[in-house]
Amino acid sequence: MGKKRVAVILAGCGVYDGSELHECSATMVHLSRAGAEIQLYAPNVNQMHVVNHLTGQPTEEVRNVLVESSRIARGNIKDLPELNINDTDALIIPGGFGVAKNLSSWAVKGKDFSVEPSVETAVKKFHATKKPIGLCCISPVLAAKLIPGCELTVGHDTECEKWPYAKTAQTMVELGCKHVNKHVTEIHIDKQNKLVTTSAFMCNAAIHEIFDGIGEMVKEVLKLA
Ligand SMILES: *[C@@H]1O[C@H](CO)[C@@H](O)[C@H](O)[C@H]1NC(C)=O
Ligand SMILES: CC(=O)N[C@H]1CO[C@H](CO)[C@@H](O)[C@@H]1O
Repeated sequence: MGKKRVAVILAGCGVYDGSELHECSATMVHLSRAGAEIQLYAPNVNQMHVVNHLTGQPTEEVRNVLVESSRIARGNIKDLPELNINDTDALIIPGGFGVAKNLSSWAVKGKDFSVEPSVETAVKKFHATKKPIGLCCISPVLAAKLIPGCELTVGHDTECEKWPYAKTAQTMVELGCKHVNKHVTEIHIDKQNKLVTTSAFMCNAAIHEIFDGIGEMVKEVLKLA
């Protein structure tokens, strides 16, 4: 068996307006260690807004998702429509508010949200060709929309200090999905849809636990590929 070729879709650079950096890095480290070939992608669209991560306040700047994502990619990234399903074995989308703000309109519209067209096309192609999809943190909302009735986890469904975004799980159920409670170092596998999810920073957890949960997700995605 040759190297597994994995596409990773980014949503910008920074937790509050883009991709969560540590989740991206964890994904890439685990893929690299497992010997996978990584190709990063992002849509060439403007960000919904730019957040000053020191103050948490939006600024007046305009930034582009592909350009910002190229920081994480060390320049090696492609515009998402260039993704060719025929030479890719699996898809992973790390979390961060960019997924809810620019890969989809979840942050603004809640359960009536839509998904950015090139992201929708990509996710649907992997699903249709029975290739595995790994999602973490908030990115399982994309599956909730695009793979009706799927099973997934965003962590726990009851809000507390450890799970500040637990309401997301309830919305998944309203969208017709089966939500499964999992700890941050665990994953949920929807075998039928080849969908692997883990909560990552949906949990108020130590960074090494996020890293380990993503490691489990990557391992399972590669096993299914
Ligand atoms: C992928 O392969 C299918 C089936 O062989 C073919 O119909 C399709 O055109 C290919 N797509 C691309 C982008 O090469
Ligand atoms: C999918 C989605 O809602 N994308 C938005 C990202 O931000 C730009 C700029 O504000 C919007 O035009 C897009 O609709």
